[in-house]
Amino acid sequence: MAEAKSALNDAARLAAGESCTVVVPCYNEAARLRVDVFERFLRHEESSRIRLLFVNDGSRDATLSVLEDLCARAPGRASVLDQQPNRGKAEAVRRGMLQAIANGEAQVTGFWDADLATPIEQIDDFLELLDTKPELNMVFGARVRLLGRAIERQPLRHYLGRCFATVVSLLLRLPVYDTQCGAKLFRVTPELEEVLAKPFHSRWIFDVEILARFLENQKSDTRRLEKEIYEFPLPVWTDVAGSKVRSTDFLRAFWELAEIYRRHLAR
Ligand SMILES: Nc1nc2c(ncn2[C@@H]2O[C@H](COP(=O)(O)OP(=O)(O)O)[C@@H](O)[C@H]2O)c(=O)[nH]1
Ligand SMILES: [Mg+2]
Repeated sequence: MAEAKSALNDAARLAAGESCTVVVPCYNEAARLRVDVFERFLRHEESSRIRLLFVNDGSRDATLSVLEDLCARAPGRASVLDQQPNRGKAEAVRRGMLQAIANGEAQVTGFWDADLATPIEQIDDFLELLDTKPELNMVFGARVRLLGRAIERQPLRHYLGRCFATVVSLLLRLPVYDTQCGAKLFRVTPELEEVLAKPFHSRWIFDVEILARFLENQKSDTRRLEKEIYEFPLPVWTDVAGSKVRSTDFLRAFWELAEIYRRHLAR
């Protein structure tokens, strides 16, 4: 009886699509946050299975009150986790995703940069892929600069980013195109919980650390991991002004990459 009921629940859930909690890490975003865009998205009926969990990462401006106001206007659809003091994007995302999993309501979680460089409506497209392709466990935004798409990246960051991504794909032996896009969804699985269990060592390239942890758990079976990931070529991506990433962070990223390799992949 219980089994039949749970099968019915599963069927109903599949028909409605997976529900999803997306973490939005926010550090000193009071001036940059496009509250009107978030509000419009949260009021939209089509995205009603999506909830947003804003993580205030020890901001020193009015981010927390801006977020609380926004969430009060979208009850049941958005909430705030206040993390004090500032611990960096990696930890904000990790804690947010763990909370989303612990709440037990979402079958999918992930993260989305607060500046909406990737338009928020894309969450629907990512989710649709997870709905229709059960073999997938992850959908990542990919900034592929092709004619007919609006991928607006500063030239220096574009070329540095391409070099970095190439080195990453060689090290991981995984033909991933863009590890650093701040728009990623993950199906909630025991493996994901294991990957998120401990704080990341890297501050900026935790996305690579996530892949390395999955690979380590799967005994470096890159073929298996490859089948679980879909890189979604974004139609639009905008380099939003106000990034807090400095050029020294780029050097630091290579050092962090060497450390990830040593910890998870070297053998
Ligand atoms: N820079 C920075 N961003 C953080 C931190 N914690 C959370 N974030 C969030 O991480 C996301 C990416 O930040 P951003 O400065 O736009 O970086 P970029 O897009 O990679 O240049 C935004 O949603 C930030 O609010 C932090 O400690 N520092
Ligand atoms: Mg940004």
